[in-house]
Amino acid sequence: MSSHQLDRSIPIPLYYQMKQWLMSEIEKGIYKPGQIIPSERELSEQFQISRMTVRQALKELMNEGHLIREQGKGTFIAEPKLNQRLSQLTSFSEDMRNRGLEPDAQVLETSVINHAPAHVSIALHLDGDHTILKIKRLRLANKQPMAIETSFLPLSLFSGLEKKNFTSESIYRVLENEFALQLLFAKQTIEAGFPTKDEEHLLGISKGTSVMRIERVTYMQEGIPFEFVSSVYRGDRYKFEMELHR
Ligand code: 16G
Repeated sequence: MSSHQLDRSIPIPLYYQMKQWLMSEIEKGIYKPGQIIPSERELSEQFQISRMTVRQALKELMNEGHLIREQGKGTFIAEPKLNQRLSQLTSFSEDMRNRGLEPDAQVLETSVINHAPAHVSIALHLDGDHTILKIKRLRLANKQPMAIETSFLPLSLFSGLEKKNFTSESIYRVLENEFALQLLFAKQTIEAGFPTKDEEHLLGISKGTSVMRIERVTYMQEGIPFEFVSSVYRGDRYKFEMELHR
């Protein structure tokens, strides 16, 4: 730990200065992922500030995903967030493998439904009655929960898809290899939000951690929409990168 003094003569709150100091220690690599940081008591002595002030700085760093607290063990530096570029149409499995992580899924629900919710039918350009496959999965990377994805796929396009097991199979891979699907493009929206109790539990995140809600409609050859997916991504493990041109 490098020595550092907080500046009491400037109008920047002490907790915020301490937070900035810890962030810069992480960025400089002085603290590495998995490493334990000093206790609240040690930090309050080092900086001559109250434990309440230390707690506020650590709480914000935890909510932002830079620190992880393990009950009875201490507070540790978190793994850096996964930076996902939004310019390419990729699957979860591809994204994880490209990072050297093993993708996996826990199937939470597979059902064949005759009446899709209105927003799904509209997104998939379906009128009248259509049989839709709904698959809800908890997506994991190296066994760690990352996102919850609920996909809707019309069975009129992919007859028999309901018999597949998507625990270790990639949906995109099966559609490309077994249904000659060509992925064309996708339209996606991203919103910040708070998790429900269920989502908090499934994702293994602590109260107050934000999530990103993503909706994607993906199109195949001839511009036909073939999937509507609604996902909840961990805000503490993900950041999205876009390239903007002018
Ligand atoms: C991605 C897609 C999702 C797609 C899934 C297929 C986002 C926000 N979502 O997670 O729409 O269904 O990949 O993954 O990127 P799979 O081929 O590994 O099953």
